[in-house]
Amino acid sequence: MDNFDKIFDKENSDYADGFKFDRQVASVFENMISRSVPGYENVITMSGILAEKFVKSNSNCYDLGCSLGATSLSIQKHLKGLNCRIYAVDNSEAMIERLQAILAMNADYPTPIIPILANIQDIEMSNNQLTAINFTLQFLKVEERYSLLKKIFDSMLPGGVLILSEKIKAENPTENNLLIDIYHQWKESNGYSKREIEKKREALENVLIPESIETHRTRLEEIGFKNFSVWFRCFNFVSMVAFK
Ligand code: GEK
Repeated sequence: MDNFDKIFDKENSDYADGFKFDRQVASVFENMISRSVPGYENVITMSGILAEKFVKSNSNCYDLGCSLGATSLSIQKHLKGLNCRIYAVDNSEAMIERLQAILAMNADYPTPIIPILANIQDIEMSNNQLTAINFTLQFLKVEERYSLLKKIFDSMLPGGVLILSEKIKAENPTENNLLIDIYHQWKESNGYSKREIEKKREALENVLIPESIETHRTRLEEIGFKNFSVWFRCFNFVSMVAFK
């Protein structure tokens, strides 16, 4: 049974200076993300389906900001005997330690998952057929996002696929407020109190910076990605694909 996320159910937040992916967060992460990201399970499952469709033999897949490796594990299940590798990268030591424990108990699949403790901006990538950045680009400084996406594009094989999942901001403020209101209603229905929702919102204020779908699309097309599509959306959360 997952540890139930009660991190913001306190008078004083441990994250008043900003949200961090520390040991406390890693210990409740599965519960936190499934109660905080609408459609999370769908995005994870479909990342595997996309891998099955687009990954070719002898290539690499990257899961950037892998946390506990949910995306990597989904991709792994769908790749059978292709001689591929999945690199799962995160800069949180607590997450990578838990991922290593999960992998040690994992069923034997032919495609290995290789956990890497690193900043996704610093790693070298090559022979890249698929990169998933599920709910992670949003944590980078806005001005650093282009160069990461360009590095991904440059490392990709022709036909390579990018899966980019993000919390987004609607360009119209009325629509944006509506989506946030519905989203908070959904969080309440998942057992978070109004105070927990508010404290988490404050902790994420300057840490998670959402952009509009148009901003994502324009930047990806400027880099050279083609056939951009929003394949999943629930309230202010989306998953996009684009191809080299
Ligand atoms: C999932 N994709 O389960 N370098 C490496 N890792 C980073 C960086 C960075 N610069 N910035 C943030 N992270 C996962 C969920 S969670 C999303 C992703 C969320 C890592 C951070 O440590 C955390 O584990 C992850 O990105 C974001 O599908 O919790 O909202």
